[in-house]
Amino acid sequence: MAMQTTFAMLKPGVLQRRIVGEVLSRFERKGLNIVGLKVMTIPPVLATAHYAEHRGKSFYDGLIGYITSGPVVAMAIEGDDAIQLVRRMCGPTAVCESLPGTIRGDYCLHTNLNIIHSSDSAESAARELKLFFQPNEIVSWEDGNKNWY
Ligand code: FUP
Repeated sequence: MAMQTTFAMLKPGVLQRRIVGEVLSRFERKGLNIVGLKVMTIPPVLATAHYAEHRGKSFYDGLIGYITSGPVVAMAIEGDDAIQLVRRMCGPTAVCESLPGTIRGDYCLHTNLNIIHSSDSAESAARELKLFFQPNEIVSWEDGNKNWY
């Protein structure tokens, strides 16, 4: 196991649905550390940088429109194997493949309006954390409970 920090983001609509706390508490209960957290509106230039790999795809314009349509909650989450673990907690991209118990499985009906993003690799995590957070906005902290395991 390796200690990692991953990037995750609650997409527009989550604030209005009043489920920010519910989703955040899943990561906390899992034992992961929230080390960065902010509400922000994504400027178009950041949206296009974040989703550059999807430029030209059929869903791209809708994706950029959605992601810039309202405030999001950006998160940096730290823990053992956090990148893969958070991905698995979110569930697969296609909502019909996201099982109940995953965040997408429990809260999303449409793939193009799924409510959460998380980094899919160490390279993506490093790139996305840098896009969304200044270094001083990520605050690591010691978990006293770790003395028990
Ligand atoms: P993920 O990493 O699981 O968020 O998946 P992708 O990077 O492949 O897709 C980014 C976003 O594009 C998804 F969250 C939803 C949207 N998308 C679609 O709307 N349709 C698709 O067929 C694939 C992705």
